[in-house]
Amino acid sequence: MTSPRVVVLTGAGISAESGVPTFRDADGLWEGHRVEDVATPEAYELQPSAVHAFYDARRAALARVAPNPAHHALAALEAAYGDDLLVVTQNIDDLHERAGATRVLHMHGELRSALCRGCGGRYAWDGDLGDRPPCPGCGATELRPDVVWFGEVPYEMDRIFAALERADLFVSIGTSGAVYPAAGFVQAASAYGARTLELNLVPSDGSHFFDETRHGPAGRLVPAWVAELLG
Ligand code: BV8
Repeated sequence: MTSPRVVVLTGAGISAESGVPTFRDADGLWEGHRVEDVATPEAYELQPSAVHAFYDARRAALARVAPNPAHHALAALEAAYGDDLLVVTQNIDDLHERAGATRVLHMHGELRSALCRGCGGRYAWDGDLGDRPPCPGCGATELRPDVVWFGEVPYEMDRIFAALERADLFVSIGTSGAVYPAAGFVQAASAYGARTLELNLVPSDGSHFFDETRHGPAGRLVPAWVAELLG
């Protein structure tokens, strides 16, 4: 029996149990920062050092966290489903990959990538960017975090919508449903005829769009759901 075509969207909640702060929970990342102050191109133009410091700290913190059972369960599902599973993440951490996932679309970019505003090149990057290192490609000191800020166009939108169009099942894991276009994927999936499932600690802003919602920690809900699929 061929596996159903599954699209999974993950948000900060899937990494919470790994110790990565979420955005909108009480002790969240945005805590002490107004989103507009750090995650916009305007903020970067106005105060590049503050924005670099925000991302340099998060990039450095990756060394101190590890994937949790939810990341591992999705990697196991990918191993079983292959091309019939696509994981789209809003997260810029590398925890899906460190759990063994190989086909993850980072629609909001990645902490461990730098984008050169001089030549447009992208480079794997683990160090700081705040000290303005030269671009490996063109030498310009114009490297910025390779993340999608508010007002910027998310990556891989065509591939994401092509997958939503084919999907039999859309599962949203650990996201508040506060940010578009990701928050609208459930409505698109439903319109294309997919069943929809939300796995989140608490009801999200978009819970009412889902056929089924399960509430609890991803570290428990995701392995249980994957076990149901793999039988
Ligand atoms: C765009 C990267 C055009 C950087 C981020 C008015 C109406 C509608 C839209 C807009 C509007 N005004 C402006 C917009 C557009 C705007 C937007 O949506 N604004 C919002 C604030 C209204 N969007 C954009 O600008 C986007 N671009 O629209 O371009 C376009 C559109 C379509 C097609 C082409 C072009 C770009 C947005 C990207 C911004 N970048 N991050 C960085 O990381 O610093 S956003 C950031 O917040 C995250 O990346 C993530 O995507 C987003 C949402 O965060 P979540 O992942 O959901 O995390 P959150 O903390 O919010 O929630 C965590 C959830 O987990 C909670 O529900 C919690 O209960 C749960 N949880 C906690 N612990 C656990 C758990 N669940 C399970 N287990 C646990 N243990």
